[in-house]
Amino acid sequence: MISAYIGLGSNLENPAGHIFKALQDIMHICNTQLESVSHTYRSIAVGPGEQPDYVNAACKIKTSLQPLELLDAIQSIENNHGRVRDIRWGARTLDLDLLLYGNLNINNERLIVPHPRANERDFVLRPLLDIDAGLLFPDGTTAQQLLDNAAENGLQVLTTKTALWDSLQTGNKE
Ligand code: ROI
Repeated sequence: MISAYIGLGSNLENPAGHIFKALQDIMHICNTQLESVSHTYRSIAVGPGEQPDYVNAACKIKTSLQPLELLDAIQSIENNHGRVRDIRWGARTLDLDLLLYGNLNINNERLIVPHPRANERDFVLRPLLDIDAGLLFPDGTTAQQLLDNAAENGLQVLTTKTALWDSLQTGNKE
């Protein structure tokens, strides 16, 4: 089993609900276990134009799926949440990014891992650090060093990781 990290983001139609449901969906990916979750955060949208605030989080899984099999699984979860891919960097019901897959560097036409902009986004790095305060990227940089250099997007904790984990175990949000 390989450890992998997935970033979650939503800024449309009850974002916190989409994030919670997406984590439940990730728990049901075959040959995969949910290991831990971050706090959930509200963050100011990065990107062109005016957009609602996002809810962001991350999770750690253990999986025996190959990277592209895992990508297929998370893209089908996005599609089930009504994700429409139209405008680049536009508002979205659910965005799931494969951030890290073991210690691998992957670069093919479908997938780049580590996620190419993970290293500059606090709404990705803070959640990763909630899960593993000593997390290293494949090039040996610590996630903490990257966060220290990242722009700030007004992150506010919405739900703590303990409360979120407990809700996922019982299946009841809040
Ligand atoms: N901005 C924030 N704050 N959080 C996101 O998850 C996010 N995702 C995106 C873009 C549109 C770049 N902006 C974001 O894809």
